[in-house]
Amino acid sequence: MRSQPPRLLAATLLVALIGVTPAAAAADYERVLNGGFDNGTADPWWAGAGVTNRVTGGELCASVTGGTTNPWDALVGQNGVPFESGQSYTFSFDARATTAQPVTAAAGESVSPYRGIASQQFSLSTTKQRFTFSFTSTLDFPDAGNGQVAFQLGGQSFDNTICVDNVSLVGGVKPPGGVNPNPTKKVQVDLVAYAPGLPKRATLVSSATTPQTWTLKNSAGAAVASGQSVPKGADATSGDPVHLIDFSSYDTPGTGYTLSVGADSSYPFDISADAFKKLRYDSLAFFYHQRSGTPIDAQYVGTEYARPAGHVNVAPNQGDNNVPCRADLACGYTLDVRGGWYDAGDHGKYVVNGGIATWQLLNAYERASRVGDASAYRDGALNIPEKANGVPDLLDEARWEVDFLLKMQAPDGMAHHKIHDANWTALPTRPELDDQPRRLSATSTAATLNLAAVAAQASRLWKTIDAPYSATLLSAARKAYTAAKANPAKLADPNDGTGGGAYNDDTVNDEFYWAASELYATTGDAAYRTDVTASPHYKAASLNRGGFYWGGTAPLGDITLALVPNGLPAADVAAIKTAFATVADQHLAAMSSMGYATPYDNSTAGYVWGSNSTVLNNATVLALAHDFTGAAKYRDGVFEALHYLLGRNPLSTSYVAGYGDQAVRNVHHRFWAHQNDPTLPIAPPGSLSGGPNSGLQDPVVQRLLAGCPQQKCWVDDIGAYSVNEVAVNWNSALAWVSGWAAEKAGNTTPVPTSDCEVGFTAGRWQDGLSAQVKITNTGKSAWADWKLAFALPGTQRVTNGWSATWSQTGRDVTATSMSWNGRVEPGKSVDIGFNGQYHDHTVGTDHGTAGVRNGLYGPLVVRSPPPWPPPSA
Ligand code: 9MR
Ligand code: 9MR
Repeated sequence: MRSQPPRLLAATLLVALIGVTPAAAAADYERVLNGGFDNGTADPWWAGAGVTNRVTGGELCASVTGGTTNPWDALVGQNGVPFESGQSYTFSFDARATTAQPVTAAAGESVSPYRGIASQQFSLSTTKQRFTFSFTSTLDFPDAGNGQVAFQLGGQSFDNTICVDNVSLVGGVKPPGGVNPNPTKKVQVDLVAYAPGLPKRATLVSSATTPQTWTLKNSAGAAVASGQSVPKGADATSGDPVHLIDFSSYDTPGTGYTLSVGADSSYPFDISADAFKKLRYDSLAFFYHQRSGTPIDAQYVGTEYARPAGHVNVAPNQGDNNVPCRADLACGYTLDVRGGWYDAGDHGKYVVNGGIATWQLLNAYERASRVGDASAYRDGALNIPEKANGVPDLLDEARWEVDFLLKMQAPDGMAHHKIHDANWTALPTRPELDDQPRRLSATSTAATLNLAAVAAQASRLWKTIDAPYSATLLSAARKAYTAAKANPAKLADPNDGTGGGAYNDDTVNDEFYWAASELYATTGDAAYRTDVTASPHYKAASLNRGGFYWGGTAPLGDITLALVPNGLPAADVAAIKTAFATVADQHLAAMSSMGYATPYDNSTAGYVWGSNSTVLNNATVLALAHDFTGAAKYRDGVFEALHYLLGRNPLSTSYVAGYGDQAVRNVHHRFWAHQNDPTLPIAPPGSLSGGPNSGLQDPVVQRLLAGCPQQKCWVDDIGAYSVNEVAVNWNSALAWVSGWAAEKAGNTTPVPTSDCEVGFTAGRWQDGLSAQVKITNTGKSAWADWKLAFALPGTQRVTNGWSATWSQTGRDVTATSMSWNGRVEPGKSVDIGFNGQYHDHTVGTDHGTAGVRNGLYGPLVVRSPPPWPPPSA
């Protein structure tokens, strides 16, 4: 039940027909949602002032306080009901009252000026009766706009209870096919890119029973390869009759390829590693956009996405600096919980979910450090305020949330489950304009263990970077774990879902295993080891094709135990790795018979809320199976998962904003709400939509997509929050997998000529070295600032530098322009330099040009296009 009463359906307009016979033929497009109240809830019916809704015995009973003057002084209604002008409708319902009274059923507009369409008064008695009336709409509210139906229950002196059931409104124009209105193609490809050297597969929608000839064309339209499709018949998950196309044998990098069969052509795509390398950073940029408590600055996101700080106590915000608990808790303190990331399209901040999201970012870094290439995440890799602080940028971004998680710890060591608005706000609502009171929900075992796990993991990673911070993290983690063991079943309230999501989780032994694993990997303490080995989850016992998610976290512990050297028996660590390969094999076996191959098990729950993140988390299992075994088939499975998300799916849609010719735009977000307010932006590049959800849990998809095949239960509509929201734990999965894919995608295609040239001269003496570097603007426009990044070949250290801000992490050195030499006109140069110490004997004297030759310090790596915005005027 929501208690947001739109004013009233005032005017009583014409009623074409009154009757008590059941609704007849007309169209069978049901416009009212949850008219039968069969799932025990009233949602999306709301109650106005003086009215309380309750669902009992499968009917909605409204308790109405007496003493009102007009029928519309007491209301129950439903918004977003579509009407089309000139169409006829039949409104019918069962109703009874504890005391007989008249009630008016009405259709009209839910917002000012509250125009009416039709209404009719009926006399209710204590016996349930069916009432019906029909009318022609005079107003147009297509596609779940501002149409409304309501019951006017007021105008009586006495209190009363009025019960309704089987509420129905049929008629009007049914949307074509009842499925996603996005245009679909017959030839389904990844709309972005296939990696050179890796398999390239597509799906043809065709009921032909014989192989069809496919042709691959380059950007000039010339055929470069052809072959035959393999018919596979009906594919239940998509509802499509499918053929498979395999064009792996063609491997020439390039852009603008299309695949066609007869007259049907695919969207264009590249053969290149570039998109994966770009997505690695765009998927991480999402987190800066979601930061709370700090202005989102145009220099990092562009003017379109810039906004003032949210929830810093500037009116109308109430601020996160002094947040009390919910009134029913009376916890006796307030917390300063500024910062963190907004969870999703809402402005809540949740420890359960912030936890897994942060863990995934930190794990991407930790995995890369141990078995991959962590230099991709170095300082300067992201365009964020901390990009030149000497700390890898992925850690900087994660710290924004780690610090928030620490703030959510209560004095007793437990962590509050979440902090969010007291009531849901409308869409759009910019963060800084959210006027709702902010409240802490109760502490919970699950949140406390999320905090323990992430703080222990983070303590490991900051140990050599910031020792005091690392120590603070470890003591918070230990304290949280101890508190959780003392309160092992403090579960979050499943009904605490007003103004924020519930994130309730009734099983926490997986969180216990995860937290104990992190603490053991960090400390080696015997007590944590005992908890790890005694857990029913030990040795990946619960890893299966369902994977992991915010409420099922045991595999996160397995991943850490498999990656971070620890004192467990080697055979047990090997068993964990084997479990990843075994489950990965199960995914590959299932994928081989899918029309649109994706590591997703729909056998128990269909496609669920956030299914795209499940695909990615399962891709993580495949990726780790590759890391652990080296088998190419697992790597190929990871790319298959990305191809599905980037467009090789039955909706011909890329679920990643900004990637592909038909990419998601209108995500459920209170600031990226362009669909509702054209002055606001669409989703920024690299944000992931939740994805198909056959549970259809929001009004937009319930009206539009009833009966959809599972993989088609998705629509690019801002109101469709159960399929098209974004969330930190979904983008963290994308960041993990795209970072892994970028590492494995091989060589990039030739990139456009750089707009800079870097040359240097250097000399060495016994203990030191000295280099002079010249940076030239070879482009056509002036730079406002610049940044140089390169890697030293060994253990050399920069001891001091001049004419730039210098920093070094490991081998990676960056030099950032000063205020006085940032501006460089075309053709002009700027000279900088540094002195260093070397600790090996490979250093000689040489000259070099950056990026073109191996010089004294190995190639000076100048990335073009760089992952930060190129210098510009
Ligand atoms: O905007 C909310 C979104 O972030 C949540 O994931 C979703 C489910 O909890 O709820 C959304 O809010 C809707 C609420 O549940 C019902 N009233 C309308 C709200 C905005 O569409
Ligand atoms: O991701 C969550 C999903 O697993 C649940 O089924 C769903 C309904 O409870 O909630 C999702 O999380 C939402 C949260 O409750 C509120 N913020 C937005 C989240 C993503 O939709």
